[in-house]
Amino acid sequence: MKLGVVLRVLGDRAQVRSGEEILSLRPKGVLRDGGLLAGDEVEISGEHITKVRPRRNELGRPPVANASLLLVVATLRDPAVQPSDVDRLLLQAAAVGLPAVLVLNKSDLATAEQLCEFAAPYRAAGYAVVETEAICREGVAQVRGALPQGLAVLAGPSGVGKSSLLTALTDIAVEVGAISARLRRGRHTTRSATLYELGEGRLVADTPGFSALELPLVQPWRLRDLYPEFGGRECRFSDCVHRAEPDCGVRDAVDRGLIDQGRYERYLRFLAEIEGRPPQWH
Ligand SMILES: Nc1nc2c(ncn2[C@@H]2O[C@H](COP(=O)(O)OP(=O)(O)OP(=O)(O)O)[C@@H](O)[C@H]2O)c(=O)[nH]1
Ligand SMILES: [Mg+2]
Ligand SMILES: [Zn+2]
Repeated sequence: MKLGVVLRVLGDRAQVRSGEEILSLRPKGVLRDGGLLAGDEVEISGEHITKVRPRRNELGRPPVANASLLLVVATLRDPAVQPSDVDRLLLQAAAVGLPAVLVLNKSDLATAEQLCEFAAPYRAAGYAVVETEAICREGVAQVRGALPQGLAVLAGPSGVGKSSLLTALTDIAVEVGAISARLRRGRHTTRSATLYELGEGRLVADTPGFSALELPLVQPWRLRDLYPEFGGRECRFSDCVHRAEPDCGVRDAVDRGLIDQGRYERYLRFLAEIEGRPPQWH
């Protein structure tokens, strides 16, 4: 029996790194129907993947297993960032205990002031924020410096420059797509999550852009635990969800400008969204 790491799943085949080899293998049985993710550690027998090792974590969107870091990529322009998309990705990472870094790419298309203003609430929440210009590799060394051992996953909407960043980080040329001139959005150039090797036990995954994002599967009252800036605030009730309860330390911090108003308002919207899901989805 050999061991390997799934670099990419394509139809009924998976590309797997095993030792010095890259193999094209067939998943067996249940693994064939979506049971296998890029990042999975697998057991190999002959031409077949016979077993998936237990996952340390698993992201839904993008579909990747065993990540060590999530790189949330956003751009102020082309496409214009939706802060709720950024928040949803950060929540997904927090829900599986994964650290996250916010990468503001296309820094050439925004002023330093605009970048600072967008980054401020995230920096205040405790997230590292890196500004990059992938095409001329500005800021890319800083991203590389943030990469841990294991797998870092590039995630974010289509057209923000995930594949461009992958190329800047690894020198591996991957397909990059033009932004639609009319819609100012990407065209979903990258089609499947793929792992690339940086050496020294570090890997980076390029993933397809997405247009709608799920909130993590958590109980409504657990959502608050996924916001680092809510930590350490004193509330009268220990089960306070920081909405309408009296003596709420989080609302107080929002009123005093210590927690970003926008992040808080989106939190309330997400809370209502989770409460509105059928109970088995919590
Ligand atoms: N101005 C500017 N353009 C950039 C930068 N980085 C990438 N681009 C351009 O943005 C467009 C989209 O880049 P991609 O790397 O394909 O974006 P992506 O996030 O991989 O998109 P999908 O694969 O569709 O999810 C391309 O035309 C890139 O040349 C940057 O820092 N500045
Ligand atoms: Mg891409
Ligand atoms: Zn509270």
